[in-house]
Amino acid sequence: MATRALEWGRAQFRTCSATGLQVDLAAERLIKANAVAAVLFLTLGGILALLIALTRWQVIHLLPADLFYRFVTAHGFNMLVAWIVFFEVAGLYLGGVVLLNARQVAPRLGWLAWLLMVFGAVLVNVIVFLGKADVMFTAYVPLKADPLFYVGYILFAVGALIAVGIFFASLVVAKLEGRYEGSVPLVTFGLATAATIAVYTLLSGAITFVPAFFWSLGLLENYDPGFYRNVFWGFGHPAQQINLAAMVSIWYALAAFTTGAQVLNEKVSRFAFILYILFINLGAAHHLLTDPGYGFTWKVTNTSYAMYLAVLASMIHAFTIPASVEVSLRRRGFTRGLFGWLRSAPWREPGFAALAISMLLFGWIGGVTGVVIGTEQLNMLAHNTLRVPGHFHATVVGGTTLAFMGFTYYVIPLIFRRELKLKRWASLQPYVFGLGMLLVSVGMIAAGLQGVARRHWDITFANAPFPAPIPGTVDLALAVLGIGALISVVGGAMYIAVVLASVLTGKRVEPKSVTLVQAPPEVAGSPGTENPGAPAVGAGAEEHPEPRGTFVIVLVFLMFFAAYYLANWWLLGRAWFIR
Ligand code: HEM
Ligand SMILES: [Cu+2]
Repeated sequence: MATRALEWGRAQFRTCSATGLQVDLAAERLIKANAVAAVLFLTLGGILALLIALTRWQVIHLLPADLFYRFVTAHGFNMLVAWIVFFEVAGLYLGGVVLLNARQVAPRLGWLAWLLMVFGAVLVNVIVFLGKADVMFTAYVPLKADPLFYVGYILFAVGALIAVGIFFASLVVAKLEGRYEGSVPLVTFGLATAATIAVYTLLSGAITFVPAFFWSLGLLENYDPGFYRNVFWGFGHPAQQINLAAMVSIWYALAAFTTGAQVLNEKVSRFAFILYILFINLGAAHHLLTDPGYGFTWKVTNTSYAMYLAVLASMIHAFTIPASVEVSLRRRGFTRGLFGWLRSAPWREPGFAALAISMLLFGWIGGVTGVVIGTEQLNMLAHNTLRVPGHFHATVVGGTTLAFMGFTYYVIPLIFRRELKLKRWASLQPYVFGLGMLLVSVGMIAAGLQGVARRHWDITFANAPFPAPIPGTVDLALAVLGIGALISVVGGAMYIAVVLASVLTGKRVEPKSVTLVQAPPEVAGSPGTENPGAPAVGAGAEEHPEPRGTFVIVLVFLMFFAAYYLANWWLLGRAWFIR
């Protein structure tokens, strides 16, 4: 007992006036530092996005070849590694410490982790911009980068691993010290699955990059490209599943914040998270579908069957979240027709708009195209075409990045304790960014469907020994990509403007409610609405509502999915003309 009192003496808490949570100030500072780093790397990645997209837009073709490859490399790293992982670390401290009323177990170690990550990320950038690592995001052997490039990666990964360790330690200590009752909240549970996947992801990263480091120093003579690709994707693919689990956790949080939604069935949602841990790493093989050296059976086994259990998990979340929103709104009286609840949803609340658009882009575009190109036979049509970045910009940008952006607007009042500035911009931002990303993804997919190569400066292959003709309609697809890029960059800039204006010039306030511009719709018949922004209550709240509207949306989704899937088999049948 005495020791516990001592330890508690060191941690300093404040009570959050909106949520009643006990917030450890050490955790709060670490969350801020990681979030700020995330946004700065996003800014850099966004500037590069504009430049490479204007090169991809064939009529503009902005950059020379060397800069194009350099900037694609830097864009991929700053976005998919730096922005996303810094944000996730902030999320881990939020979910593992703040949400549990717990204390940050090792603040100094947390700062060490942050420093390692910052130093590592800056080092990678310096080496890339010096032109010493034009190796693209995947850094496939035998493309060789300067040894310091791998050092940067390794330092970043060590930092991230330490942060994950602190997260687990916080969970355990919080339990031992009785800081929360029963099991952890669903959001924390989802983040814990993300952190579990992170452990083997980062270990796989070590197996990939440590030998690459020695190979680039000349100490290791041969580094087998096939081996590299296998272990690289043991890192690169689960890394996306960390993003997925973190994004879904944030979806649950946003649904709860903005509509008061309660999860329909906690057990089912938790089970779905566990499916991710068990099955999603198998999917890594979908990156190797055209590789020689693996048999057909190995490829098909790894990319189907058990793998689809992970897809099932995503479908469970994708049903549960809108269904719980629907049930919550029907209970509040929005019962008209199948979709009355959806019309009355808080569309001006940035967290709700971000949630809805993120789910739409992630599921309908990212998910559908991902399952298709992850199918062994269909992959032959799509491999290394722009369809691949078209798919993953819908998932990691339209889905994850947008969800993280929406969530940031709540971190600002709750953790930074600043009033959100430029609220109208915040309300509009998810729509602008989402529309832009929709066009970027669809433009890429449409160009890829017509055979345009990804990460290639000259898509016409002008000097290639074999002609590689692409149809003239490609220009239209690439223009859609380019226009989408301009719009999404505006959306990204709006986000950064809101964040910087709020953090730097926002009034210091104690938050009073969790929502920002529009309160969640009031419960029918509740006296005296305190939230003037709340939409009017519909007539006749349902006591035990059924998510009928969501059910219809899901059926339409499945038909869309089937149509796209079958269309691709049809295209496959037309791919080679045998005369
Ligand atoms: C304003 C938003 C964005 C635009 C317009 C954009 C545009 C592009 C373009 C044009 C490419 C090159 C495609 C090719 O020719 O192969 C690319 C690559 C890539 N982008 Fe983005 N992007 C954006 C945001 C993001 C974000 C937020 C992420 C991650 C979270 C991301 C991750 C990647 C990755 C991993 C690559 C592949 C790099 C490589 O092939 O080595 N992008 N992006
Ligand atoms: Cu993958």
